[in-house]
Amino acid sequence: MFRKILIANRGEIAVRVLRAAREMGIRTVAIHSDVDAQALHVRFADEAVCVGPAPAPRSYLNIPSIISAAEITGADAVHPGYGFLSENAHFAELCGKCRLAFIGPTPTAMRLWGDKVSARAEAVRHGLPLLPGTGVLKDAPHALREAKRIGFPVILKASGGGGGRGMRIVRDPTEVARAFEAATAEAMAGFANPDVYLERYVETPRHIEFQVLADQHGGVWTLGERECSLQRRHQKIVEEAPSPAMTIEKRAQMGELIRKAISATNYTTLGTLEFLMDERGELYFMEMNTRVQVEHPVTEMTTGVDLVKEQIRAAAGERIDLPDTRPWHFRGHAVECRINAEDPVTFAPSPGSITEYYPPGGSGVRVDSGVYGGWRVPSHYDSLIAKVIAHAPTRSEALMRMRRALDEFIIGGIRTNISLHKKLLVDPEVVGGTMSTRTIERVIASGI
Ligand code: MV4
Repeated sequence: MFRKILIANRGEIAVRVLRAAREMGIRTVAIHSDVDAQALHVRFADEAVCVGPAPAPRSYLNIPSIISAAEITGADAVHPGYGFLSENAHFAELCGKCRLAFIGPTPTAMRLWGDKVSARAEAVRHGLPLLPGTGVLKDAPHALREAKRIGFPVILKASGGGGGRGMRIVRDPTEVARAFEAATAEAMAGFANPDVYLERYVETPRHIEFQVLADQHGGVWTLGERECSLQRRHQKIVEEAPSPAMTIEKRAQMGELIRKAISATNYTTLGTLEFLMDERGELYFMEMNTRVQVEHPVTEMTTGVDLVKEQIRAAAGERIDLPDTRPWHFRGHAVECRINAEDPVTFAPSPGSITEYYPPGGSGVRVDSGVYGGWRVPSHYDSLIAKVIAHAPTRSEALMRMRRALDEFIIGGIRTNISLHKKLLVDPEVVGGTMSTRTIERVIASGI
């Protein structure tokens, strides 16, 4: 097992990884920027190294500085968290060259799944369902031929994109050529990769994702799904497990399909397969995320598996040993609300000093947070300051518990989106479990 892990991240996920490492008897190194010198993750770590000034490219994305911090402190592994360098294959490769274990996929697996066209090819090769679509499009006439074959509407996506970046809906044959040129230029500018592809467009989808965990000894586990349809501008706001749109039979069937597919690849870490569910309830593979995700706690609460500890064990080459993880062993329902430091009306970030901070607690409530009262939330990073996770035997009890927890949460000095959460938690579509990716805009438009 590792002796010392450097956590190449900040905020709540850095704290989350620190906690796992400490419970495993592993020493911890935090990195931080100038403005994060007093951050919670710094205070919780055994050692801390300042890696640069506030702007992320000069600190949390500063590869030479981070690798130097690992060498100076004698760390033997690096945990990237999510965002920042977590899906940077070049960084993972450099860690390897510097004899630092990267807690995540191999650079090869990261490149394969990071490119959406190669991920689609890999998925279909191993039997996962895909929407009708294409590989890389050669030119505008090629795009038009394929769009006519698939049928309108279609969606153009950048192969180097992901998480909703670089997409364009095309409803009419006359729009294809222009959309193709624009998408290609945008993809080149945004991802240094001009490749785009087509898919049939689903108007009112749900976003449902499956958690997988694999070790270096051929073991692969699927740990059920998360419902992530409540998103605004591709930022998830509320997530839950299980999805109210799934049945236990479908969960077992999809779990087995995914387990077999991942077993057939050389995947050896934690991962999430993102699916889109269409209006008929059919699931289609979209993309794979090769990192720990923000919403991982809802899966932890319903499966009893500590995903970060298992991710660390897998990276250390240990054999993962879980009890029976077939879906009938999952327990209860978990909901997560992302608390952002932002204006509840304009959604503009609301950084500043936290004058008062009283997080909820009590039975079935977990708070993963990276802040404390008296600390100043910097303006340079994303606005997620805490996650509230409510776990209960049934979905309606979990929702009730979440309402109770949010009523207890006191955060003074900055604005937060707690009021939006309270509104979502009584919306008929949310309460009834019939939400789609369109729900949140409607709730916002109806006034907060
Ligand atoms: C789609 C789609 C409709 N049809 N693909 C956005 C994130 C990216 N991973 C996939 N996304 C979408 N892909 C087809 N063929 C609609 C979306 C989409 C979406 C998906 C999940 C959650 C929220 C979303 C909001 C807008 C669009």
